[in-house]
Amino acid sequence: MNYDHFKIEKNWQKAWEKQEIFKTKYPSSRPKFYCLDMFPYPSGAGLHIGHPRGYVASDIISRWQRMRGFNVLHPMGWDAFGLPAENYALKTGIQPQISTKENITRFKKQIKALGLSYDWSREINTTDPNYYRWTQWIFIQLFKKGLAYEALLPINWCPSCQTGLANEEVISGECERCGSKVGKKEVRQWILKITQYADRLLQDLDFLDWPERIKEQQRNWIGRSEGADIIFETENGEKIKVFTTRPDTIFGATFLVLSPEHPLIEKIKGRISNWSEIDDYIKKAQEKSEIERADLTKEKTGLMIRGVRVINPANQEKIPIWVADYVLLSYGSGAIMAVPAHDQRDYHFARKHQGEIKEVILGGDITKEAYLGKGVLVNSDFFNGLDSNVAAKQIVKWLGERANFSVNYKLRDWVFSRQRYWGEPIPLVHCDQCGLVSVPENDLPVKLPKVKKYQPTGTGESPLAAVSKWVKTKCPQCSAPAKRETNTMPQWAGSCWYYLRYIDPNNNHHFVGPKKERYFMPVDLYIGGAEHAVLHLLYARFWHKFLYDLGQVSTKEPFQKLKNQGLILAEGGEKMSKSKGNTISPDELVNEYGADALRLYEMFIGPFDEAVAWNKKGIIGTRRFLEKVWRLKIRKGQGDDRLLHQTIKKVTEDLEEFKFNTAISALMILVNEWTKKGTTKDNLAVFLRILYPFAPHISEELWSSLGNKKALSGQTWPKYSSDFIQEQVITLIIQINGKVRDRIQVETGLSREKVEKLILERERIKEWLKGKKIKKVIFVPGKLMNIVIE
Ligand code: ANZ
Ligand code: ZN
Repeated sequence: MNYDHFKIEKNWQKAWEKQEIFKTKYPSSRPKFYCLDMFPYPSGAGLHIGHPRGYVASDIISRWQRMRGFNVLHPMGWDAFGLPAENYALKTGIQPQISTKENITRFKKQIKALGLSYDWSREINTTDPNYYRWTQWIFIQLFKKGLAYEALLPINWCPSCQTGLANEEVISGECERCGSKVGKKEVRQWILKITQYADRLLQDLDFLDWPERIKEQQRNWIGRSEGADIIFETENGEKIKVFTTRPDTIFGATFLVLSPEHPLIEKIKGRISNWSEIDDYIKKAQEKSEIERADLTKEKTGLMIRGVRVINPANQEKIPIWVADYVLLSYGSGAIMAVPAHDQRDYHFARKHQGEIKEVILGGDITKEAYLGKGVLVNSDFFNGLDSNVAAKQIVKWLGERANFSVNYKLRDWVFSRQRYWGEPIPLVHCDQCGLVSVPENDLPVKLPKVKKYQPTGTGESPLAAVSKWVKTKCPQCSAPAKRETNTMPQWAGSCWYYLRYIDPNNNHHFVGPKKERYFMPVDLYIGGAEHAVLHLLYARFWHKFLYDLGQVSTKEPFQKLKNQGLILAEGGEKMSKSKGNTISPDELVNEYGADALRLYEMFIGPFDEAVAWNKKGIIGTRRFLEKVWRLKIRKGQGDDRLLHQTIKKVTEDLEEFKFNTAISALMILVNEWTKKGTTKDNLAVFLRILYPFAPHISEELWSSLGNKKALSGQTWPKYSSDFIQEQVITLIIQINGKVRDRIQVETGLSREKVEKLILERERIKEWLKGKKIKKVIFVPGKLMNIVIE
């Protein structure tokens, strides 16, 4: 019989669905395992082969954990609000509600064709009013706790998307969505106080089993800096507060720098003798983005404010004030004490503008560059000779009322409102009498009305503002005529808590039932792309901590373990993108080679977290492997198979470490061996159990053809017998300069590096090598290692 993947895969997918094999049980006496994928945005382009890399991995782990006795929760859903659907509506007039539904249908079909073991009864969709009812509910809790506030501030504004953006959505000055240069605009908006959680968001990272680079990105984004606020005074007594991380360098502060927006400038304007110049400079600075201004590689511009000077509180010296746009108003106090000798930006600035460079910390050569390190103080009066850390503390204390220890964060509050249509309406009402009133929880959801025009108004109001029938409402408190809030939430809102809804998707009284929440949380394994490091992954942690404080969830963190899949690149090595026309859809591959072959290839292609280029030949290879499995000859007899046991061990260990590629290559080695000599029925049955998580359809089919009545999906993970694992041991001769000096017993097949390490650790050998230099090491596997010394 031929390996007819098409028939086999369809049949098993139907059978699994009919038997509800992947439905998560609740209650259950088994321990749970919550395996979560980052849910996709159902774009019009459909699934591309990058998606399944994560989905197949999480499916392998889910199937494997079920076999190991866990009650696995493995759900899928749709992150379906967002700009593309709305932009599509703008172009075609087709409602986002309709196009989104179509896209979901397509995505779901594609995902199902891969044989992924989701519990579809828990499917969620962030645009479903029954879902966003609870997104709105959480927003109301934030509002009631004072963590959501309204403000009129200049925010990041994308001129092409015509909406405000959060800092996290601005990537090197450009809109994360469309790549347009982001500007500033003053808009009324809703802001979430994520900064109130900065410390906990930082500290709790330590307890997470996440890739170190993602944790580091979050740490840097939160950007906690310890230092001091120090007050300087002008000759006329106006106070200027600066934030510094290096109070120990205060004697080297040879000028002060104000950010162009600093309010003091306006106050002292009358005394500034070069005001028109300064005024000009300030206006120009307004046109630059913060990112441009903070860019270390760019020239530092600035101007001296003439006519006003300040007094350095440490040594009473009168020093000049500058205005420069590399100082940002949004950080610290918007003013700095410049210490050119020990700060890189100040150094360049002083060099360029003939500022004084005064060394106060020993350790570098300030004629060449700033010395940024710590060290012993000089030129610092009675603090001379002290070490930086000690001096910093003493100086702050010595300055008395003029200084305070303080902490600053780079993290800014989260600009949460969007001036667009396709998002959750913010559930608030503006009443002339009562002010801002939240919609009563029983009246949720505030449904998104259908509109005729999706065109953003560009005035800072969403298209909803034009739907007057919807906007006009009654105040929930005093019943007077009132207006609805017309801003919508950003796409991140729905993904801040979706993992909780999967636990209890149909609960009409609560966003998640507390008992179920306690059983299923936290997410044990979360798989997705690394691009979410400081967006989704930070926002979701914030909401989760907030819900924890409300007593609504039982864990401090949502995602215990995180794994990032690497990108799949086009065959040439460049990024796949719709605009380049080099994307590959899984559909044809599934048709031609089968879902199992595609699954195997996506995992075999390279280490899971590394970017790899697609290669058509690869899938032909995994297809051939499956054909070999299909044709394996069964010979009579019984008896254990050493290589089989070794393979079970290898695959088990590799799965624990996310090494799917090497696990598959172990399976291939075994099948090659069996292709030559055949195998017994019992051994084949064991093999199918370890092949199953990777290639479930063919495994089920062969399993049933062996006469098994119950599906392979319900079987347990095989154990290996250690009798077959004990490696054989051999004796190696150790020579030094060709003379036998020692012998050592090692496992066969041990690598050169390992053997060398074992040998160099031996006391006898250490004795021989004492004081000698090793020139080279000759290794004859299975026989000897010869160390050549001088
Ligand atoms: C004097 C000094 C001397 C500084 C020295 C550094 C080294 P992080 O680590 O990023 O927190 N700074 C303070 N506010 C600023 C602002 N609004 N815009 C630009 N720069 C600002 O860095 C804190 C340091 O960045 C502060 O410490 C200050 O320069 C500068 F040898 O003060 B420092
Ligand atoms: Zn944009």
